[in-house]
Amino acid sequence: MDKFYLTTAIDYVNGAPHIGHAYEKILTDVIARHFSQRCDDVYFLTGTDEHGIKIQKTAASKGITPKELCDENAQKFKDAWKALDIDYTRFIRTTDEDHVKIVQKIFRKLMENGDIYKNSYEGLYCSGCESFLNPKDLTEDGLCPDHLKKPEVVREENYFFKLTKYKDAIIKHIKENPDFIIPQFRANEVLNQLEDIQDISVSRSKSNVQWGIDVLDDEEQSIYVWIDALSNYITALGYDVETPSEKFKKYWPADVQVIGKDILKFHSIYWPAILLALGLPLPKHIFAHGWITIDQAKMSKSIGNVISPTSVLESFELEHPDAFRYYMACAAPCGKDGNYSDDDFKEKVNAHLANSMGNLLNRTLSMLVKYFDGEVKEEFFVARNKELVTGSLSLLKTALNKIDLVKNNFDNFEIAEAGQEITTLVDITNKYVTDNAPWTLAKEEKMTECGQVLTTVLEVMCIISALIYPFCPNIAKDMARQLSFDLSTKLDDLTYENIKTGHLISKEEIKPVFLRVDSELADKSKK
Ligand code: ME8
Repeated sequence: MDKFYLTTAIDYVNGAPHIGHAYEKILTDVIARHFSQRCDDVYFLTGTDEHGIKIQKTAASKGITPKELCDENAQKFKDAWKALDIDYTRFIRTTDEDHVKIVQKIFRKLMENGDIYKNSYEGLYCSGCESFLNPKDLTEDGLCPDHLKKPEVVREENYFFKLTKYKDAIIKHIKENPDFIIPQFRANEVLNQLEDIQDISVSRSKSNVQWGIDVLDDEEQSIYVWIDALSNYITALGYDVETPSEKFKKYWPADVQVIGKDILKFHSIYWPAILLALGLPLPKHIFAHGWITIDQAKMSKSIGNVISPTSVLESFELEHPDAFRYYMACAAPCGKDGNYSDDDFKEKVNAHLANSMGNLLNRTLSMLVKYFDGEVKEEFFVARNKELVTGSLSLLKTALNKIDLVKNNFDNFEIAEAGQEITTLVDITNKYVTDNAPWTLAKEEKMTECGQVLTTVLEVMCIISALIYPFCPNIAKDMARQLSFDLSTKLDDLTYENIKTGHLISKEEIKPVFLRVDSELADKSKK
């Protein structure tokens, strides 16, 4: 694997980020960090989607310009991602000059090739979706099913993209590449939608929408948001219709594009059609995650249950975002919906990160100090010597085997499932300690056996720190520091022996890697 290019959806900036936006960025950051442990060159793109009628209306209602609204809110997204340790390579804004220029050229090229034509049109437009809706998809009351708002009747002369021309090619691609759409159960939905697709409007009249990218050669029209927004995945790399940049040649096609299930149609039908029209290869995978509910309810401004990701960090007084990252990344099996609740958050992170994983490292290092003055002796290593304690070698084998299982999960974008494999490894290791009771071995003066148990656990802890790193980078670094383990080791270079012989740690250097979160804090902040 010589490069790994991954993208998120770009968020609308008509409000501040919420926990659903955070879910997607965390999932993608976890994937990016995992692949950085397998490949030296990972490019992670995220950003904000800033044009369209929705932004225009929100800005007008606040008495500010659309650009002022975008600047203010784009900054909130950047701040939130910083607080969550989202380590992106580029944050693209669709108002960025380089993006705007290339989108105009893309539009012109599609016109020149005959893929875009002008037509008058009457349709039902939902500004929540920034999309025309098919009347058959409305609710019984004539509302948009996602936004529960009545769409506007729009009569305009617009440019249209010949989506129908690419229908057969897209159907063929989906059928021939069963892992193009992940999870695979969503592919059938897309194939059904493809059955009755029509050409799509790709511009809006400037008399209605002023906040958009101008169509070159036609001052009456601005480019409709989806063609603008979707193009970000290539404009960010410096795609240019004439001479693609070196960066573009290196990173495109994307290895995975992470999006929410609500915008799968745009990514698995519209986007491939645009790419085919431009003569470009399609992304390897489109990964559609599910949605996050709050206490099992859909998040909505009218219910008043919208949670900002940073408010969770603040209400639990978390010193870093790892617990929140871990919880969110593990919130749902691949592609399924997940839920956030304060109680469940507290229970899971206390159980998994503090009690099981953190405590295991802390206890083991404390025993190493107590019985051996913090020293790991040559004769403790089971892989170099005889197995003195039954189960030591098999535990190490299980740990190394977990690396393959976790890699396999990530190859299928099963992030929560990978988290589950790590939790299981921690549980198996805890059981090994309980079964072999190193404190009893010490009492019986079986010191080499006792040392073997502790050293074997510390070896496994190195592997656990590497596996948990994408989810919990701060905790992993803290674990690795106490183990004198080099966390930049690639997953394939991990062995049975990651711990060095000799003095490892002194009493003063041992520190719990994760302190239990306190429920009272969140209750207090709610009140
Ligand atoms: O759709 N749970 O922007 P957006 C999980 N600008 N994910 C959620 C969510 C929730 N409750 N709410 C939103 C747009 N998302 C377009 C994308 S891409 C070229 C243009 C996810 O701000 C949603 O599924 O409405 C989407 O992937 C992302 O957040 C941005 O949503």
